[in-house]
Amino acid sequence: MKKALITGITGQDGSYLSEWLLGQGYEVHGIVRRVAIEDPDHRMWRIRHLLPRLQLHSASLESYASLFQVLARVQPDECYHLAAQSFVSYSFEDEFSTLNTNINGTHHLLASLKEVAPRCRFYFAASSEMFGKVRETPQTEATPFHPRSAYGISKVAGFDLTRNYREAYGLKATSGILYNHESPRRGYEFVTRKITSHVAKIKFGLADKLPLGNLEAKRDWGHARDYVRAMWLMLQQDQPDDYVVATGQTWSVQQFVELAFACVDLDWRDHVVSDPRFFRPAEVHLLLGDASKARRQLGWAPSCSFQELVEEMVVDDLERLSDSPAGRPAAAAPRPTVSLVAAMDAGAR
Ligand code: G4F
Repeated sequence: MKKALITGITGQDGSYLSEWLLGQGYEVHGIVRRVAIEDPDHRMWRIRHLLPRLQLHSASLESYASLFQVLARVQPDECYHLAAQSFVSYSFEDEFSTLNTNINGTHHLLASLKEVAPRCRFYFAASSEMFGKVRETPQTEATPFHPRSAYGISKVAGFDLTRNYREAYGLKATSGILYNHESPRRGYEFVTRKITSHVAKIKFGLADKLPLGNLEAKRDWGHARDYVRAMWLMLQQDQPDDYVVATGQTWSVQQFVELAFACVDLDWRDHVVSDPRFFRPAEVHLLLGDASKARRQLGWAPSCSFQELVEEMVVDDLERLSDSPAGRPAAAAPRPTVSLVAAMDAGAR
């Protein structure tokens, strides 16, 4: 049975990837922070239905020693590095922690793999934010990077580290340059989930206004479930490489808003207000991905349309709210004690 290790397993992508890998017969391990173990109801809601089938390890991206120990113990066949400070807007507020966590975390993992599991296949979650002030549209694997945020810079560094461990040390290290991917499991701070959760609240009479920043910003939005499948396909290739994963279509924030409000027969103009707090000091330009290489070499294609994505998110938020007024899962998550491997405390936070 193949073993996979996922960093960021409690996040949107980690939860879908766990489901996919379990379905493929993998033994799935995840790295989680100690705070997640201490507060599973709040931090593990995306994977609570999977907890009895997962093996979780406490470690910190900031601690080389803790990652080293987990890798040495698990000896995974595949490692998916998804954990990061991934909210672009926050990276303007705290550049230092974004750069530290994201760059060092990737470096610590790669350096540990080289020592204790050099045959493990490695996936790095790179991002379309690396293209930033884009040099060409659509973007491909050959498009030069010009990041516009500390987050984007940290992803370029992670991408370069991954490539260098591949070239210098022969690691089977691959980067997926993923465009925005959303789902009902998206964090509330990201614009899509902010919109759909507000639409549900407004429909239920629990809110009236939706404050937003730049409505003209455009993104290439896909469904996270499709994108984790691409991650897995990348690691099934004999040769490590880099791939763009995108739908090849862009939509504006306003178009997302219009569709989301239309799902509940409301007029967005009655509710959306412009709020300067949600504009960014620097915006990326038109992000539009050309995923021809992934289609050709991996046989990957997105299965969910933009309209289906918006509708799925709105419907899920409506259901969530009708179950629980706070919009959070009502039932407590089972404690992840059964399969939890003892905390590796060497510096883990
Ligand atoms: O949903 P967002 O915060 O996602 P963003 O910045 O595109 O980043 C996401 O996708 C990247 C891949 O390209 C990932 F690497 C990254 O980790 C993350 O998953 O913002 C989308 C757009 C932006 O242009 C933003 O300015 O929506 C605009 N926006 C307008 N009003 C807003 C808001 N964004 C947020 N979060 N909140 C607003 O009120």
